[in-house]
Amino acid sequence: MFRFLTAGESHGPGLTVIVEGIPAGLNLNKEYLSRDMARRMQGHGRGGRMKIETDEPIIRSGVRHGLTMGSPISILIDNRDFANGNGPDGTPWQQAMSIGPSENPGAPITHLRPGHADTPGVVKYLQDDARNILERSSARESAARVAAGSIAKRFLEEFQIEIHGHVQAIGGVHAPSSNKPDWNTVETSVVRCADGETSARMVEAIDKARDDGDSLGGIVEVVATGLPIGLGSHIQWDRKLTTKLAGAVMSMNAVKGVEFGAGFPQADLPGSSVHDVIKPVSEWGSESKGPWEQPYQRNTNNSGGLEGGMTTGEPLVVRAAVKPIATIINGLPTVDLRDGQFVDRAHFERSDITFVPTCSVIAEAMVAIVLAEAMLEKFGGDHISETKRNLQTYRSSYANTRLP
Ligand code: EPS
Repeated sequence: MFRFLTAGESHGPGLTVIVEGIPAGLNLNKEYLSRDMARRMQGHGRGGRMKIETDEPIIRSGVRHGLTMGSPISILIDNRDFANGNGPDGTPWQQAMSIGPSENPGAPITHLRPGHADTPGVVKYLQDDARNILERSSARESAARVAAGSIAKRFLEEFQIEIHGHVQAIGGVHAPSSNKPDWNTVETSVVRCADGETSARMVEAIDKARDDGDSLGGIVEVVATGLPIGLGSHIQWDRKLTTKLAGAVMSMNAVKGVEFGAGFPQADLPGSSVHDVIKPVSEWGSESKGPWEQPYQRNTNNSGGLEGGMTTGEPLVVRAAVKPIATIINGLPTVDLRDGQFVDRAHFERSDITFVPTCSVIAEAMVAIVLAEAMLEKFGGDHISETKRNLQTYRSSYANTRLP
């Protein structure tokens, strides 16, 4: 069973993640995780915080001599801002966020931000300072998720499963649709968009939003290839891979919608134009690896690689709609938590204009986590060689079932 848990506040001492269920014998090191941590920090439209942090993943357990041992892997990510920085009212974070009582706790946050967790959070947790909510609801927590997702990606690589995230739209600027984005271009784009001309227009939109004191949302897409057919199950609602993927992607900050493959537009089309016709073996063409690798192929992939809550063996394609960040320079009208009276501007403290490019990296991590869990559910294994053997046996058994 693969699972993970994160802890930590945005401006507290740091973040912690514990990942359990990775089999023994997997190569894992800090350098591998650091690559994903660095990718999460980039993107045009990020705020000043990313200039302060280094997001260095410190592996504290579960790995010995570069190999996992099957025991829980724990990772610490220090918040450098805690050690050196000050809050918006000048109070050092060490005092504002001290674990023990503080003589200088900093000014409470009482001008509730529409769209943030502030309002339901202060009511539910009976708080008189929205900082006690925003510190945990901040997208800073996603650094811990990306560390967990990076471990999941490392595991999936052993099975030639690849996962990539990219940006399709920011602030209403959409990239032309493409079945095969160039992942190298995505990695070099400051907005993680595969189309150069669209990247430039997205940068302009972000700069304009900054000048206007506003924030922007967008659409991110994750594509996973190399998946065996049959991960997940049609048997029960909560065993469907679709259920788990949608939940994992929706769990990211600011995500308001998830779609797979052809997504919402397919609701307007007749079934004959939507469903992915199954291709006879004779039409597979020379580049296919043969029935052992992939027992069935399709002409199209409108399903986004999922039918009946199971993988089809085609690329998994999932998209998320990300709303604009709720912390806006020109804050919206709101009320003061202390007396419920009107104030013309919600609280503002340093934030990003957009973190849609970052969301594409976090989405990649969340999809990797769900896929690692699904692989382990189907193939199990306490050592990675066992998982590989089980996958191989499965592949040869379905090849034998179909072929005389
Ligand atoms: C983030 C850290 C935060 C923000 C951002 C993500 O740092 P700070 O609040 O100190 O500027 O930059 O947070 C949000 C987008 C959000 O919605 O809270 C990070 O590490 O990614």
